[in-house]
Amino acid sequence: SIPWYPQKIADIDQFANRILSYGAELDCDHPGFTDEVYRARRKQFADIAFNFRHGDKIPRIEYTPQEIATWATVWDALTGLYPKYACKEFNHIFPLMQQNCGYSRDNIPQLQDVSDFLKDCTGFCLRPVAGLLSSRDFLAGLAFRVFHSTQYIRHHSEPKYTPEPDICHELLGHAPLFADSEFAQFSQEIGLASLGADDATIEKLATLYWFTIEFGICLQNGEKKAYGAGLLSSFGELEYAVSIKSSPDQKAPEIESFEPAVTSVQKYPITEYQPKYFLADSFESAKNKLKSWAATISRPFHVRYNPYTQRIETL
Ligand code: H2B
Ligand code: FE
Repeated sequence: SIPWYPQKIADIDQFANRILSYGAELDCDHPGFTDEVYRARRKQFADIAFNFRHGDKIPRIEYTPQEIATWATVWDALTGLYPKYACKEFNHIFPLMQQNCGYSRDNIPQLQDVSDFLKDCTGFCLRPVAGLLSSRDFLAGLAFRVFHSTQYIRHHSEPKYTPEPDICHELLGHAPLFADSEFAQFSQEIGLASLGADDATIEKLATLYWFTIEFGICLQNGEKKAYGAGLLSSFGELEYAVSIKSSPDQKAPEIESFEPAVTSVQKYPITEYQPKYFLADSFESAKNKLKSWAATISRPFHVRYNPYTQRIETL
């Protein structure tokens, strides 16, 4: 039998309470575990996400001075690296977000403003989420050009570390490239391939997501540049992934060409720097490779997205 999948965009409302980890609860090794104030704050964000329904405006948050200071620390660490290490599409869009949706060192942008900006560029939108979703649910969102985004910020005690996605990772790492049309299409293709797929295929697609949207690098004018959000939101790994080895004792990662059939079965660690990255020639080439590979997956039906009705048409 075919696993359930959303047929229309409002069906995504059914994911809201299917959180795998960290909603309002924190693990004992989380930097905020013993901080009652932080935990209460996280509960507020979890409630917003649980109560959100498709079509609602995302509630605006008044971030505290302490939260804004954490954002500013992350901002300072990363924005100096983007000109040198981020891909050209990211560097084109980032200033537009400063002009249009509240990005600045001293302001944490509102998810609704970022969502409106993305909608205008590519039709992508953001949806608040309380914690990690299953790969199946998370990828299904992409089929509708919906990106699930956390709204809370990491704990102030460790501004350069977070064991889970937070608003710095979402807004600095992920959001800008959803304004790029080729990247948006690439992301939606992964999502469409996931609908009704068997568990083994979901795992492959989650791996492809990992090595592209999360840790992807691409070649631009003969230089490696980052486009993955895990790199664009980590000042240490960003430099490690794309810079040329600067000293003999600095370990250099392995680089392989992005090939869905190979990349989709690559194992990876999640708590340390990646030992291997996959290099794409361009978003367009990655998208075409992905589409050809996805066409080889056997599914007893075809899906097509109708943007006018925001429904999946099953053929
Ligand atoms: N859930 C949430 N809330 N954010 C993510 O970035 C995320 C997720 N990533 N679930 C998914 C899993 C990703 O690691 C792949 C698709 O499994
Ligand atoms: Fe991410």
